[in-house]
Amino acid sequence: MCPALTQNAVREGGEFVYRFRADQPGSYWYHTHETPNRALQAGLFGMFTVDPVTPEGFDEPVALHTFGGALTVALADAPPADGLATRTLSPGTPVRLRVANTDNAPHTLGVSGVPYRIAAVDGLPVTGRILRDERAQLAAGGRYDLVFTMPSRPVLMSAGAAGLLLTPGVGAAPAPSAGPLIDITRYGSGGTEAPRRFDRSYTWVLDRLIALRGGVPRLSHTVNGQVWPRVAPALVKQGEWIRFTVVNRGGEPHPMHPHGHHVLVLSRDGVKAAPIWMDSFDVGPGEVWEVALRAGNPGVWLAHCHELTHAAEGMTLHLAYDGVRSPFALDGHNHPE
Ligand SMILES: [Cu+2]
Repeated sequence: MCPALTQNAVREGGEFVYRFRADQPGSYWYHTHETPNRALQAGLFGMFTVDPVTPEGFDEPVALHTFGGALTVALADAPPADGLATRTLSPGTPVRLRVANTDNAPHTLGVSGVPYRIAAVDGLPVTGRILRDERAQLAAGGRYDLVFTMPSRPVLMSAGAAGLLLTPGVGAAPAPSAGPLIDITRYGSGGTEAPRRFDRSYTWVLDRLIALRGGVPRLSHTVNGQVWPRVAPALVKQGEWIRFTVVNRGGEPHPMHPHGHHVLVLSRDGVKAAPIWMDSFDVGPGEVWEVALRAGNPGVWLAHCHELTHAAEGMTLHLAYDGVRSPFALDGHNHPE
């Protein structure tokens, strides 16, 4: 969709070496950004964990991904399983399931058979209460770390018809959780106070409008009435706090995802958030979210909807740090899906 913003596409037979300092412990994933909808759906993605916290236990990345119309559960050591993946664990084992939604639509996660906590959201720790049969919606692109201690009976982590069954080897599998949904923005604290003042404020109005794409007027997913690359970039300066007000005037959720940054969620529809850090936040139809971004990672960064057909239809812009230019030609070429 947008190569040549932060790197060129890796050509057929070519290679590109990524070097980064793994100084941010947590659950992450990576995927192609070249015709990402098609290529990612076909499986060009992976997960990685920086510093597992329960290496002596069952500390496992779990990718939720739809292949051929069926939601699958993929663990690190096994190909994706249709329906139910199963592992045997001894009672008392510390468990941390690092669940990533690698699809375009949100998934609703539940855990039955044991009380659990969401210990991290999008890689960063969160301090929240114990959940008993409650469920949480995970945005496209988002990650939740689900933690509990393995009991002496089976536990089921479920997402729709797919799931991961952890069993001590005896007992019947519990039914998938059908409990109430929590609001992740009010679940727990990310450990940072909301700033009192902001250096800049931007508003992104997300809509479905006719816009020119490739010179042709087409129904598009727009930001402030425009499509990539004509959406005005958000200009920021190192050290600033920036407030973004994100308004969804469309009929579908928009999981907004800034690259290179987490944002501190301040409010959802006027209701104060915990607040919590996220890097993929699902702005539902008609909703208004206020988020704060701390400009501490200079660069030229894409920010887009993680429903990748929306991103390809224009719902993409970039964050530009003052004085930083992309070394690549920003041609705005939009590779059609
Ligand atoms: Cu969208």
